[in-house]
Amino acid sequence: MDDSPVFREPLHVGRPNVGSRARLTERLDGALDRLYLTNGPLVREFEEELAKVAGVDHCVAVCNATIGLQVAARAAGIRGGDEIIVPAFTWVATAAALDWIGIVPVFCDADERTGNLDPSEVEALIGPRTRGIMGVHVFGRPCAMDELTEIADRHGLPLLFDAAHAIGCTYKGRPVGGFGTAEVFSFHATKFVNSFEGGAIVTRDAGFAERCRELRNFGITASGEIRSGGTNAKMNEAAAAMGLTSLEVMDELMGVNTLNHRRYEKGLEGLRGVRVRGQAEGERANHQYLVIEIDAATAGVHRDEVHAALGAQNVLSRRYFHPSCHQVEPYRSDPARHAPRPLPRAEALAERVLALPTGSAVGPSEIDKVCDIVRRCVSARTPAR
Ligand code: T4K
Repeated sequence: MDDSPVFREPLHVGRPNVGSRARLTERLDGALDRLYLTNGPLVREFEEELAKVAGVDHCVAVCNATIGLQVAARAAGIRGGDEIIVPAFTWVATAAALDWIGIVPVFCDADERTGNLDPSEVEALIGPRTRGIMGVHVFGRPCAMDELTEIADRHGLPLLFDAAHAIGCTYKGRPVGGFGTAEVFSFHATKFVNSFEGGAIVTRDAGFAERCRELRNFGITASGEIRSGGTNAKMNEAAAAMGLTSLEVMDELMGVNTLNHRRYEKGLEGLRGVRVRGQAEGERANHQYLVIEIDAATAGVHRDEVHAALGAQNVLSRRYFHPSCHQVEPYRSDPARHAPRPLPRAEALAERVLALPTGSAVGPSEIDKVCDIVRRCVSARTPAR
């Protein structure tokens, strides 16, 4: 009996999508010829292109989204000791970015359908020390922008979005990037658009953008004085070269990801207790994350067993996001401070989700094989009706 794995080589979640190597090399050559390696024209060009994608006037490119979130929080006037409401169901960077500069993340439960901040829970968490709200468009599905904007405006709070997953997506036909006080994209290698490492703050507010530019560059103003305590959050020219090259294939890649998403939906159709997480109806989605949910009670098998079964066949699925952010250190040691209300929906989601490979590195035959592994694992254990 042949017990070799279905895939000889590991099949990853998060394989980078690289655009034209020739265009990348040309851009890198240009930077080397100019001897401008940072603070150069490629970063400015990348910012202009990103502003168009986000439908805003201002974009400030940064070295990664984690630092971008810190710069945006500071530019919004949020200081050490202040509280900011964040979702519990997110990657640890959302909270860690803020915690690292002394801002206290207060975790909010998830809307089970979208995985995002539940607006009614946000309202209930606002207290005397709350100085901001930060939504996350989890897996590229936009937050309830209208409801959150209304709540933030009524309480006079800045509203920031961690849009690490959501470049190219829309909410009510408008591109993600133009909502709230500002939004922050990530261009980490595994993201829909990548610049090796990188990020960008996008906003419609000229003054806010100006503050971000200063804070990104040690607090130095356009006229050369140091006005505030800043940091070094600058993006370099090589990153911008990759970002521009990646942006050129964004629409093409969206097509690939959309086809992959449909193939997974079809491949797992009718499998009890398993569903492919959907995107917002009628909206444009980048489908960068292909996430299934496994309901152990119905499927008869826990997500972790499916994760292990895939691993045995060389499919390196990821348990994004497990555990829920409030259940990792340092937050879990201080629940009264960080999670003042129970968070059952975020915790339940974290037990069910599993990210599977998608992007340009996988095609229909790989997807069919992955679905087959999931089907076999679940069917072997599904309780009879
Ligand atoms: N907010 C949210 C909601 C986020 O999800 C993130 C990052 C951030 C903020 C912060 O953004 P940045 O500061 O990074 O700009 C990954 C990424 O490191 C992280 O960026 C991402 N979210 C998170 C969801 O996933 P890991 O630890 O799972 O990544 P890693 O390096 O193990 O890669 C995952 C898989 O991708 C591996 O199996 C191999 C494959 N891979 C990875 C890289 C880097 C490749 O094939 N090639 C590569 O170059 O965290």
